[in-house]
Formats: sequence, structure tokens, C-alpha cells
Amino acid sequence: MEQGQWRQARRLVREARRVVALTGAGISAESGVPTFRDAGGLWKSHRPEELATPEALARDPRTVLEWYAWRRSALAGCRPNEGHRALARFFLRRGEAGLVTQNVDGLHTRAALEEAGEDPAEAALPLELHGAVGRDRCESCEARWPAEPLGETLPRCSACGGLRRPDVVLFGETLDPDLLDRARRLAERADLCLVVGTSAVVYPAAALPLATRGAGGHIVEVNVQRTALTEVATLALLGEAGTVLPALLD
Ligand code: BV8
Ligand code: ZN
Repeated sequence: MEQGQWRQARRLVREARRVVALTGAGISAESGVPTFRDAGGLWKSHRPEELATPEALARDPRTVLEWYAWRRSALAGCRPNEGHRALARFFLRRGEAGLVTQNVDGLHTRAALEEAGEDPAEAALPLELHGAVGRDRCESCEARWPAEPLGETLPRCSACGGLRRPDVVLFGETLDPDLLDRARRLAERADLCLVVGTSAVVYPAAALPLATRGAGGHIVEVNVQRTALTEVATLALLGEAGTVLPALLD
């Protein structure tokens, strides 16, 4: 990475009054979590965008629930990597929340709890815009539970008999308005938005860095390749999140 760029990036981080970070599947790639657009992103010949929809859940709930059960089992062996940890340490040091993720793998939350140890972890806990596969919710009454292994019969809500489904936002479903509002306010009030490991094509998440820029703030992107956001970024740091983030933030 070009020295001048690197020095400018470290200065932007050092001088920033308020920082927001938006992460995507790329930050979990080094933990062994497949990204969406990875060549192998298919499951049983289904494209994620096909399975992660309310239409697919209504049409064939077993296949969709089996996909999420498979993703949960694949996650079981994964641990937060140095990228997750560096972000957790960064927000714990600043004592001010600012981490927003599109990931449903729960690795940012684990990194926050592990890095905080006995101390409060709030500042490093992410706003999980698209939910978490580790949680289930009732399709009808919104009751929530820790996710359970999928049995022979479709899981039902003990309160209303509704379908128990993963507590994630499917394509075509709206995000939790309170969470989205908090993320938008963080982005609008930040003078630096760190964008890590996302192709920045899924909305409304992809609009958050533009809100920071629109308010006169800077975008610093960390990715192994160019994305839809690179041309509007102040700086694009090409490299793996697990290597770049500790060097940039610690
Ligand atoms: C909604 C949960 C109201 C489920 C997910 C405006 C314009 C166009 C379309 C729309 C629009 N507004 C709404 C839409 C429709 C849609 C959308 O954005 N479609 C896209 C595909 C065009 N949005 C919605 O449906 C949203 N709902 O808007 O409701 C509405 C409804 C209908 C119509 C209008 C309004 C809901 C979106 C949320 C869907 N749920 N996940 C699940 O996980 O199963 S999205 C899911 O996909 C992820 O959460 C994430 O958001 C996205 C994947 O993107 P990335 O995380 O960026 O991953 P990707 O693989 O693409 O890229 C990885 C990157 O990492 C790459 O750049 C790679 O180079 C990099 N990388 C790899 N390794 C590393 C690395 N970088 C650094 N280090 C490494 N080691
Ligand atoms: Zn219910």
C-alpha cells in the first residue's frame, strides 16, 4: 500500500471526532464464513438471493429453514478474526458505539464480548441491520428465541402456533425501523465512515456511507478489490480486513 495513502488513512482515523463503521461478508471471510458473492456462494444449486426471500419461505419453508440450519452449522466452527477484534478494541477505546453490520453471523458480537472481558461491551456491540441466524422469531407474533436445531416437523411458536423462522431480514422485507434510524443517525453525524468487506450493492445499508459523505465526512474503504463505493471513497485501502484493520486502528 502506498505510504502516503497509509499515513493519510491513519491521520483521518486519529483526527476523526465521530466514527461509524459498516461491514459486510468480507470481514468474516478470514473466519471461514463464505461471502455471498463467493464463486461457491450457491447452496444446493440455489442462489442466496433466491432462498433469502419471503416468497421462498412461503413456497418451501423446509428448504429455506434447512439452508439457515446449514449456515448455522457452518458458523459453529468459526471464530472472530483480527479484523473483528481490531474494530471491537477501537470502539471500546473510543467508548462510543459506531459499528453497523450487514452480517448475520454474530462474529462482531462475540469479538466485542471477548475483547471487553469484564468491562462493559456496549460500545463495541454492532447494530445488526439484517438480523442474526443465531436467533429465531415467530412469523406472526414476533416472539424471539435462541435458534434451535431443525427437527422433523417445522418449528412452531408455543404462544400462537406461527412459524418459527430465522430472525434475519429477507430480500424484499423491510429492516427494523428503529435499528435503521439509529444507523442512519450514526452515519449522518460521523466525520469518518470505515467501509469494510462489502460490495455495497444491498440497500438501504449501502446508502449509509453516502450519508456520511453527504454530511461532509470521509469514506475510507477496506477491501481486497474495488467496489461500487470505491470511486466515492476518500481512500480505498486494498488488502484483507484481518491485516489492514489492526494496522489502521491499533
Ligand atoms: C428493503 C440477511 C423495503 C439474510 C440480507 C434500492 C435500489 C436497488 C434495490 C433495492 C433498493 N432498495 C431495496 C432494494 C431491494 C434489495 C436490494 O438492495 N437488492 C440488491 C441485491 C440490489 N433490498 C432489500 O430487499 C432490503 N429490504 O429494502 O425493504 C423495500 C422492499 C422492496 C423494494 C423496495 C424497498 C433488505 C436487504 C437485506 C437482505 N438480507 N441478509 C441472509 O443473510 O440470508 S442481505 C445479504 O447480502 C448480506 O446481509 C449483505 O447485505 C449482502 C451481501 O453483501 P456483502 O456483505 O457486501 O457480501 P458480498 O459477498 O457481496 O461482498 C463481499 C465483499 O468483501 C466483496 O467486495 C469482496 O471483495 C470483499 N472481501 C472478501 N474477502 C475480504 C474482503 N474484504 C476485505 N477482507 C477480506 N478478507
Ligand atoms: Zn407467535
